[in-house]
Amino acid sequence: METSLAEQFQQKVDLEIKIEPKDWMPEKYRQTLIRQISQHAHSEVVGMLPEGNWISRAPSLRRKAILLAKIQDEAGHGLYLYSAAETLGISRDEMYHQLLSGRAKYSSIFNYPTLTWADIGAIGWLVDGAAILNQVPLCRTSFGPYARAMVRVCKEESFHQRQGFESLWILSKGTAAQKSMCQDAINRWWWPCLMMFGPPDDESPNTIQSMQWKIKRISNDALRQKFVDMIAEQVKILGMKLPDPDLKWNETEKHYNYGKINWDEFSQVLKGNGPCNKERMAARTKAWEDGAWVREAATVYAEKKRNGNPNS
Ligand code: FAQ
Repeated sequence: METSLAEQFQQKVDLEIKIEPKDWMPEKYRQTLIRQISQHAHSEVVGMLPEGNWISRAPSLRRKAILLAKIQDEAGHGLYLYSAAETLGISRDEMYHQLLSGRAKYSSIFNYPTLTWADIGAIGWLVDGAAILNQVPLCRTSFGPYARAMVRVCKEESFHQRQGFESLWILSKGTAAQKSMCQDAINRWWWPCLMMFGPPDDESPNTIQSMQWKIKRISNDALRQKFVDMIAEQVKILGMKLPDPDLKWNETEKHYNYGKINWDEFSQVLKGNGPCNKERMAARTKAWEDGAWVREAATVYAEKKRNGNPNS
């Protein structure tokens, strides 16, 4: 019985028919999706912190308005994603607890600091650029609610990337100090951005199964290569350099070759030893504790409303 359900499930996936929350699915498929979608949601929310650091110091009202809008978008992405994960039978409370207890991950990239204004441009251009490349294929992921959430997220990410590039473009045409700030931000964000795509394919425990289930549509290394090819061209428009002496166009492969990624650094960041891991988790824990009275009040209000007396 189970085998035939599993076969029917895989046939649907192979035919590109979306799997919906009430459809039968293998337990491991459900768990893999909960893991990936909730980690994606946590990344969006934790990802607001490095940028939030610059709201009060944006160099103009225009930049401040753009930054505020972008950060609000990230909160919205977190909400769509938590909602998509909830359709798999996990509560939002449980997901938060997994994050706060360290059982669920969030993207390694958000454990790096935003030291100068140029970092905000670099996040938009490079971090959102990497996020879009990863997320456009996820619009075709096999689980319906995740795929539909991604369509809207990608539209917003595309604005995020452009504003980041435009902000760096202005700096790159500015004074010597502005140019050097721009180059410094690119130098610091480049390698961590390459790590965002996850471990190399031959060390990625989840890729084979996730690709068979069409949760993932393109492998970690293939997406990383697309990113390198895209950014290696865009950086020329800025008149800046990527911090990789081995970056070189390979005419035979029609791709850029790039240097060795420091996977020890990635593993340290995942273990909680990145430059800002402790700060990020402290901020999320504080937000959870500070919000206790709101959750409590909302629960009591909902209870009263159910009993027909919202004002007492
Ligand atoms: N950081 O076997 P794989 C954004 C973990 S959103 C931390 O290859 P998988 C928007 C992985 O979870 C950025 N952990 O895993 C924004 C697994 O551990 P686990 C987030 C990582 O799932 C912009 C283990 O390593 N985007 O930036 C990372 O098949 C600006 C083995 O890896 C998404 O989450 C990492 N970088 O592939 C917001 C996209 N990479 O869970 C604010 C959806 C790997 O078994 C400002 N997610 N790990 O304990 C995905 O596409 C996939 O989950 C991958 C990893 C590709 C991230």
